[in-house]
Amino acid sequence: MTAKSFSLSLSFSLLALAVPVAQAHVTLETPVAEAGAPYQAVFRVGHGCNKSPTTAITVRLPQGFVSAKPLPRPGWKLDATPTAVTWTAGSKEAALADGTRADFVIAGSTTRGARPVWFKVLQTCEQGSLDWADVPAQGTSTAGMKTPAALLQVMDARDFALAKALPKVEAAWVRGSVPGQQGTGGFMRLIAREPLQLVGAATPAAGIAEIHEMKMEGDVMRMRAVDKVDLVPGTPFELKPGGYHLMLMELKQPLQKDTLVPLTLLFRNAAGAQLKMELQVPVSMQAPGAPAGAATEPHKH
Ligand SMILES: [Cu+2]
Repeated sequence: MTAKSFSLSLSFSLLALAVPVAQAHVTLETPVAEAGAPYQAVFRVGHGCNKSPTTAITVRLPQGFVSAKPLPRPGWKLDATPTAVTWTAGSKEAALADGTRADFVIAGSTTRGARPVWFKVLQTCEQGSLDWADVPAQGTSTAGMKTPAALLQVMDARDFALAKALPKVEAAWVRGSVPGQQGTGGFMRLIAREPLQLVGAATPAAGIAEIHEMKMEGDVMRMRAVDKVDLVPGTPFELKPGGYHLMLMELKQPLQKDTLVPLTLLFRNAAGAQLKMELQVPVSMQAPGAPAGAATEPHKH
C-alpha cells in the first residue's frame, strides 16, 4: 500500500463532535472521553443566575460515569451521595460572583460503549437557581434549549483519537442580522492541537457558508473566499471582523441576538482525514467580552 492510498482511505473517516460554546451555560471543559477509561469531569461555571452569585452546584451522576470522586473546593462544603455531588459555598465571600469562572471537578471513569452521557447540573444562587437539565429527545443537539445539560461524548478509541485532534474553540459568536440582510459574519478563536486545515463551514441558518479573508490592498479593504487555512498547533488562529472570518450568506431569516446558531466546521488533518465539528454559536452584536456599547466594525460584504 502506498502512502497516497493510505491517506485516501482515511479521508472518508468523518467525525462529528458537538461542542457547546455558549458562555452562560455550565459546560464540561473536555466534552469528549474514551469509553471504559478514566475521565476527569471539569464543570465550568462562568455566570451566576441572572447576575446573582452562585452559592451551590449539584451534579447528578449519570449512568455511564462510575467511580466518581469529587474534588473538594476551598471554602466550599462537599456532599457526595452515590447519585449526586453538591458543593456549597461556606460563606458569602466564597460564593462565585457573576462573571467569575470556576471549575468543579469530579474524577471518575466512563463505562464501555460509545454514547452521549448527560450531566444534569443544578446551579443555586443567592437569588434563584438554574437547572441545567434539558436533554434532547434524540441526538445531541441542544439548539434552542434554554438550560441544556452538560454533554459528554463518550466514544470508542479510534473516534476519541480523532476528536482529541480537533482544535479548541474560544469566544465564538455570529453577528446578529436585521430583516432583509443577506449576509453576516462568524468569528472565533481556534487553537489547534495538531497540524490541521480549516477547509469549510456549513450552517442550516444560511444557504452559503464560506471562509473569507479580508485584507487591505492599497487603500481598499478587499474580501475573498479561501478554500482552506492552516492551523498551527498551539498558535491561536483568529476569525475576526476585519480579518479571516466565516461568511454566512443567503440567510434564511434574521439572526437574533442571544439565540444560538448551529455551525459545522470542517477540518482536514495531516493524514488527509476529514474531521467535522458541530458548534452552537451565540448570536451577538459584538465580540464576547467586549465592553458594552463598544463599536465593532460593521461587517460589510
Ligand atoms: Cu466576508
